[in-house]
Amino acid sequence: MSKLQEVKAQVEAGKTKLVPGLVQEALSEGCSATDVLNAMVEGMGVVGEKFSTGEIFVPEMLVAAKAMAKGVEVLKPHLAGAGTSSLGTCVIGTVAGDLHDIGKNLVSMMIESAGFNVVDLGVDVPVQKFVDAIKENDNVKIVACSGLLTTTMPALKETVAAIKNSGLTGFRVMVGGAPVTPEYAAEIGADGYSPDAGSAAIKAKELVAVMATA
Ligand code: B1M
Repeated sequence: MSKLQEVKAQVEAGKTKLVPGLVQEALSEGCSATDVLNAMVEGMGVVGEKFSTGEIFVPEMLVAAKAMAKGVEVLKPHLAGAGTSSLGTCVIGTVAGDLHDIGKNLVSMMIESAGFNVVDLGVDVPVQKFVDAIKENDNVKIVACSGLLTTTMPALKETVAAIKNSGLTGFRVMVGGAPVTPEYAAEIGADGYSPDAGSAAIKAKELVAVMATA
């Protein structure tokens, strides 16, 4: 079994203690940080499939998520460059009712490495908390809302609507997460959508650049 296959298998198995070491070994053997990350994401994909078919249950999903989070800690310095925090502030969170944070954390990490100062509101973030964070933090340029459940897509819609109706200006709102499509993002009035963490950082920079020239 290759090191990447081992990383994937141990994330799937929720081996919290083994995964960080395996991630480090994979990097030391010359695997790129992106390849290691993709192996872990594939592992989580298998976990999701097994959950759908009733082969595993929430506790197994949770330990797999913890194992992946431990692996991401090791990867972080390799994925994220030294952010200069000169592009402004990005307020990020997972919307109300939703506890999934691995994807949001990756988006946060990539946006930070692209040069934003990140204010992470965590998971299950009430609409008003997003609005308050825009008011309370300096130079907010991007508000990034993550949602992983079809049942919390309406919360994404409410969050975008509340932010847009708050009267606050000077920033753009991005949405993303597995069930979100570009069409849905447009329908709920988001300014930007991206399918993954890497493209989220690119989109955030693009939105700020367009704002600067508007
Ligand atoms: Co949950 N869960 N979960 N879960 N979980 C899914 C999402 C699910 C698809 C599994 C399945 O059935 N196959 C399913 C949703 C089905 C649906 O909505 N149609 C599901 C379900 C049903 C549930 C519960 C309802 C289960 C239950 O209790 N019966 C429950 C809900 C709890 C709640 O939130 N209220 C639940 C709970 C959990 C755990 C807590 C156990 C755990 C999360 C722990 C944690 O996050 N700390 C968990 C997990 C681990 C998963 C799966 C297996 C993995 C999610 C993950 O971390 N993926 C997931 C199945 C799957 O994804 N295949 C599943 C890896 C991560 C890197 O990818 O989060 O997609 P992802 O992020 C990507 C992109 O989406 C994107 O970039 C990221 C990185 O590239 N992205 C953005 C994310 N946010 C973005 C924002 C952006 C741009 C891009 O701009 C702002």
